Order: sequence, then structure tokens, then C-alpha cells
Amino acid sequence: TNGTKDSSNGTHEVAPSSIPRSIVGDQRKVALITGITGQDGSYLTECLLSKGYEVHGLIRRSSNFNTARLDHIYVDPHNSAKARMKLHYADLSDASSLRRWVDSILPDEVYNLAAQSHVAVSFEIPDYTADVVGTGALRLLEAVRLAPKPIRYYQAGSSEMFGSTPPPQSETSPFHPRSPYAAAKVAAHWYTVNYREAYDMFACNGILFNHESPRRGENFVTRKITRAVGRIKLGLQTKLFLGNLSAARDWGFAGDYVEAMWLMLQQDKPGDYVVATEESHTVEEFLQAAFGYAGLDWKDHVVIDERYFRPAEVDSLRGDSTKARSVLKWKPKVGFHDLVAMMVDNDLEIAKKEKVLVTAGYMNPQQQP
Ligand code: NDP
Ligand code: GDR
Repeated sequence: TNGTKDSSNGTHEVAPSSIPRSIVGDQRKVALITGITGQDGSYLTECLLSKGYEVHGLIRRSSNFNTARLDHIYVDPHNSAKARMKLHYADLSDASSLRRWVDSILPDEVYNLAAQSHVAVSFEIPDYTADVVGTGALRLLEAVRLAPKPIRYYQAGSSEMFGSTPPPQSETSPFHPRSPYAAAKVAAHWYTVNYREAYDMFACNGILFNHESPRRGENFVTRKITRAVGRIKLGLQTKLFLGNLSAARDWGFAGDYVEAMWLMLQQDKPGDYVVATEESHTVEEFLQAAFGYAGLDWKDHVVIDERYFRPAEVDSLRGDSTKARSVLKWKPKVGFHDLVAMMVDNDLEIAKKEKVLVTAGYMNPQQQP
């Protein structure tokens, strides 16, 4: 078994692991997820475990523990034979690690969610972004192709690939990427199509529009806003610095979107699918909804800071997910205002805990734990 969590001191360590395999005669499906520690990785893990899967996740080495989003799922393999989620060290920049884990786990399905996923940061580290997002997908496809059994492959594509193509964007809309991140995702998209055509692999591209949740990284605009709403409401900060407020996005709930990933790999034939709510809102509308929900006026708090503007912007995204709705029978359950409420409620609770620590003198209000 893999992935040890030393529960005695609250730390969790992923041990160098031996080869895990389902018990003989066990018909349970096995999935391998890259990017398991990210927002989508945690929701997809919950989704697959609820369907009876054994889930293996590849995590990268970090100087701090990076498994916080999985803590509630984690079962210490020392204490329980029931651990159905196992973690292994690998990196999308290291082909040998990918090949080794694919070969030893021999999953039925591989979900490639790992990425340097921040669009603005991709302008700062373009070379690294291209390596992990673009070439990383190619490395993983190659590992899957060379495995001694057929494995179904999911590629986490993005609406950012459409870039400046006007909405509504569907599977047939042209790509016009506007960032190193988006260009690398376009490369990963075409690698996936090419492996499907060249090697008859069951490989699918999900072209997912923005999806958010209480687990969203705190430097994406929605979570940055809802975290600030919680902290402003509790008196822990007064200002929120943002960039372009006029960009429009099609924002859905991450929990709904991981279901679509799974559905793509359950079809008779592989394909590419746009996944979207088909409703678009500007960043300003998100501000209005989030601050308004907490009884605040965003105009009293938001300050525009040039540093958050991007060298090239994606102005307007709104998906046409007709294909996913008709073929996969998928549709989103959580709408825009419910999503905003879910995120603000979560972040008000976090702010309340921070407030207790600040009041007791254990935390500086500028700090975020
Ligand atoms: P996150 O940024 O939350 O998670 C990214 C994951 O990739 C993390 O687990 C991260 O590890 C891991 N990772 C980063 N670099 C490497 C590397 N070099 N090797 C191995 N793992 C690495 O992203 P989301 O969960 O939001 O998104 C999942 C995928 O879907 C990404 O590919 C993203 O680009 C794509 N996508 C996301 C959309 C969205 O709206 N959320 C929309 C469309 C596509 P660590 O935790 O250590 O940082
Ligand atoms: P995006 O998400 O670039 O769409 O990529 P993000 O939340 O970063 O930006 C959305 C829009 O908000 C504007 N914006 C700001 N963005 C951030 N991060 N911080 C700010 O302060 C700020 N102010 C304004 C941005 O300019 C942009 O227009 C996300 C990621 O999850 C990608 O990995 C994924 O592929 C796409 O969604 C679909």
C-alpha cells in the first residue's frame, strides 16, 4: 500500500511505495489521477470512490504538504486495509515516473488533471507551463500507449483554448489561445486527438469552462473575491485589489463537472466534449453577487491594481454544451447564484475561525493561515 499518513503528529507523508494491485478476483475498476491534490482532483476522487473505484493519485514533491484537499478522504494505510485512495510521487515533467506508475498500477482509466493552471502565472513561467501542460500530457499519453493493456484516457482541456473566438463556443469553434497556458492546452488537446487517431486509443478531451467551488485555489478571481468577502464582513480586511472586471466567464460548480469527465470515459466511443453552464457573467457581476449576498457593497472595497491585468486577455466565454447534454445526458445542477452563495458561506466560516485566532492574539489579521 502507498501513501502513509502519520496521524500521531498530524503530518502526512507519502512513502516510497511498492506496487499496489486490486485483490485477486476483485472486479473493482481502477483509476489513476494526475493533479489529484487540486480542486478537480479532490472532487473526482470523491466521485470515483462513490462509484466503487480504487483510486490512485500522482502527487508531486513539495516543501510543504500539498494534500489538504484530500485530508477528509484519506485513510491511513497503516491503520486500515480499507484505503481505496493511494498516493504516489511523480511529476508531469518526469516521463519515467509516469511510465512506472502506469505500468505498475495498470489502471482502467487515466485522468490527466495536472497542470500549472494559472493563466496569468503562465506569462511569468511560459517554458515551465508548456513543459507540464503540453509536453506533460504527451508524456502521459505515451505511457498509456505503451502499457500492456488498453487504458482509457481523459485530458483536462480548457475553454481558454478558444481565447478570442467569440461566444458561444462549441466543439467546432476554432481555437485562438491568448496565453502560454492556453497554447499549451491546445497542444495537449491535439496530442490527445492524434493518439486517438494514430493508435486507436480511447482518449477524450473535456473542454471545460471555468468551474469553481469552496476548494478553488485562492488566487483565482472567484475564490479571491469570496475569501475577501468573508474577511471584510468579519473586519479582518477592508480592501480587495483586482484587475480587469469586464471579462465574462461561464462559471459552473466543480462537483458537477467531474461527473462529466467520468461520463466521457463510459461511452462506447471516445470523443471531445464542451462542458459548460451556457450562462455568462462578468467579474463585476460576480462581485455584485458575492458582496451583495453578504450585505456589502463591492464599490466600497474594490481597488483596481494594474498588476492583475494580463498581457492578453480572454474577454468573453460562454459555452455551447449541446453535445454533452445530448450524448452524455449531462447537465449542471448548481447555478450561478447558488455557486456564489456556497462559496461565500464557506468563506464566512473560515473568516470566523480566523477572527477567533486574531482576537486571541494567535494570528496577525494581515496573515492568512
Ligand atoms: P488546480 O490548480 O487546483 O490543480 C492542479 C493540479 O496539478 C494540482 O494537483 C497540482 O499539484 C498538480 N500539478 C501541477 N504541476 C504539476 C506537475 N509538474 N506534476 C504533477 N502535478 C502537478 O487545477 P484545477 O483542479 O482547477 O483544474 C484541473 C485541471 O483542469 C487542470 O489541468 C486545469 O488546467 C484544467 N482546467 C481547469 C478549469 C477550472 O475552471 N478549474 C477549467 C478548464 C480546465 P499541487 O497541489 O502540488 O500544486
Ligand atoms: P481564468 O480564471 O483565467 O479564466 O482561468 P481566473 O479566475 O484567474 O480569471 C478570470 C478572469 O478574472 C480576471 N481577473 C482576475 N483574475 C485573477 N486570477 N486575479 C485577479 O485579481 C483578477 N482580477 C480580474 C482575469 O483577468 C480573467 O479575465 C481559469 C483557470 O482555472 C484555468 O486553469 C482554466 O483553464 C480556465 O479557468 C477555464
